[in-house]
Amino acid sequence: MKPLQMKIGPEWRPGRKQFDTVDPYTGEPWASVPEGTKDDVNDAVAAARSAFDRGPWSDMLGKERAALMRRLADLIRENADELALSESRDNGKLLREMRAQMNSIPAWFDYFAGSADKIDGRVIDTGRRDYFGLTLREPVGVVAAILPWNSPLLLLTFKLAAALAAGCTIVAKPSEQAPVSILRLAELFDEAGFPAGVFNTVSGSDRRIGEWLVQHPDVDKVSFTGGETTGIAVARSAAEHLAPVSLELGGKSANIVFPDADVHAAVNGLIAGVFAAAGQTCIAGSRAFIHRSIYETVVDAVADRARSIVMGDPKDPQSEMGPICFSGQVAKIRNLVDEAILDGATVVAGGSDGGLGGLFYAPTVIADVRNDSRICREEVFGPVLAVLPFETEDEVVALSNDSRYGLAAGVWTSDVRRVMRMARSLRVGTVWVNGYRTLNYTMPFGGVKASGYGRENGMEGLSEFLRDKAIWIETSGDVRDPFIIG
Ligand code: TXE
Repeated sequence: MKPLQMKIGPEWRPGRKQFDTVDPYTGEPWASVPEGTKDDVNDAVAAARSAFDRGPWSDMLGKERAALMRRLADLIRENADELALSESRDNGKLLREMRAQMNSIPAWFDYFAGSADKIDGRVIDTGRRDYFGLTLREPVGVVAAILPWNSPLLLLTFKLAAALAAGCTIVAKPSEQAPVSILRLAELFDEAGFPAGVFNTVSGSDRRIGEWLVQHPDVDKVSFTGGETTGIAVARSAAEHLAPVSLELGGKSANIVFPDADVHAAVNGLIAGVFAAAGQTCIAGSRAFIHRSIYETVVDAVADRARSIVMGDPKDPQSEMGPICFSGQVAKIRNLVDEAILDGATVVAGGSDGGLGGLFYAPTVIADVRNDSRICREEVFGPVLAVLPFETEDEVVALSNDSRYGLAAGVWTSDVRRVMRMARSLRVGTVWVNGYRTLNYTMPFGGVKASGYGRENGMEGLSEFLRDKAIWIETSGDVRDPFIIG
């Protein structure tokens, strides 16, 4: 294993120590990753600060930043297979899913490159005869990007493409579980010709790396994707130096099937919602609300499909689900399912390792649960679907919204009026109608309530990395009373 290095300013830096990341399928260490220190964090922030304040990056025109971003997009395209393999080996997700993600990432950079030279302020009616007013939209500064393990590069790209277009500099902190692709991305930044300090990486198995980074007074903005508890800690630390934060946290999303839905499509949507990526996604549709009139039919169809899901080597194109990323996560899934069973739930499918052992957990469908039980309230982050019947639209809106979380929801119906009512009533950041688990760079993404705040993607995502400066220009030349506010 060739030891990986961190990128800190112009320097490639090994860790004072290295740690191994483990392939969840083989159980074998496969990459040697630097164990960063507080000094590494300080140096990375200093490099990002210096690149932001001085020198080629801060002097660049939007179109020049865009040209670098497009070059980076091309390099990611060229290296997509290798990056996908790194992610699959780090987190155990299907190689074909990771490959599809890698192939989609360049379009993010191309899209935001297109916005880099269109960051216009406004000319504003100041409400004053003697003042002309305008705004400048300026980059927020040094961004700390803190990432989870489930889709490292895609989730980083949600932040990075917009931050670069805005003119920010970045220190990325990959997850200890899946750091390789993000460390490797730094090499592509070099190859693309980005100035030193624009993109820096600090890795480590010590979770204090993230803490030190967020606490650093020279970090101007924190963009975090991860779990709720960590998100709260991050927001607290950032508040100590008043750095704005965006948080993309977990979810407990409802996938709602009305009796007038195309049942075949809905079943497929329920499967895609919670078993794709073995449920290790923030948008997992982990609570299925199914109208009582079609409840048996839909639950049977979902359970049948769940039982037929092929688990195996993530690199095998026939596999539909790989292992869970690490043992702690398997334990969390197992505990939540076991507790639900003790609570009286019925396991309709799965509920075990499926006979594969290791870090596998079979696609699981659980019935006879209450919406206020832990399995319906906590994010499992695994392939576990809780199914609940409902009778009326008002009832299902109330049940769906009765959650700490508010990331996303799916609605399956052919009634256009109902579509509009549901889209308004659901307290979430994204509503998919007759579809599920679709994202793109143009559409704002983020949650409400315990799913976090701030938006990624689209022009809303770009705004997270900009702030407006108001410019007042006196036009009359008169001298005014200095003791009265103007
Ligand atoms: O995430 P954490 P973990 C959920 C999911 C999962 C749970 C825990 O339910 O079971 O979170 O997963 C860094 N200051 N999601 O432990 O802890 C950490 O090193 C700053 C949902 O993997 O949130 C890592 O890089 N940073 C989610 C990152 O934060 C800190 C995706 C995320 O770690 C820190 C992943 C600190 N004090 C898990 N402590 C989603 N939204 O999709 C840790 N970190």
